[in-house]
Amino acid sequence: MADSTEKTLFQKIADGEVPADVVYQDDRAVAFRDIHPVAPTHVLIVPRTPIPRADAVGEADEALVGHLFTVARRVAEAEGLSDYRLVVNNGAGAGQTVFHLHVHLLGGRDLQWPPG
Ligand code: IU
Repeated sequence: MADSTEKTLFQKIADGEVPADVVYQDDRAVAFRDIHPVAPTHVLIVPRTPIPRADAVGEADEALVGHLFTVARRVAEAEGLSDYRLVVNNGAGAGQTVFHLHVHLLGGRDLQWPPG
């Protein structure tokens, strides 16, 4: 049975314990392709440190969370995208299924608003 000390899937990916299609990584973040893409480009950007969700981000995490946007821009540029969407689902009711903070980078097709 899971407990609070068990690594999430994304922590295992960040730690190199579970394989993923990694498109970018550095000392603070990892970006990999979503296994069930909903757009031609669908990349998840995660911090290496285990922040469970957006509302758990503290003041000490501000630089790290800002870095996730820098990584998103780098990945978008590498994918040839000028227009794209960044999404963070916070909590199960908002669609969060993996409780390790992640930014979805979606692009490569027209994106509708509101997303539903
Ligand atoms: P969410 O915001 O927590 O719903 O996003 C989780 C994403 O993780 C979702 O888009 C899944 O398709 C994706 N994912 C994955 O890429 N690889 C996996 O093994 C699992 C989920 I489980």
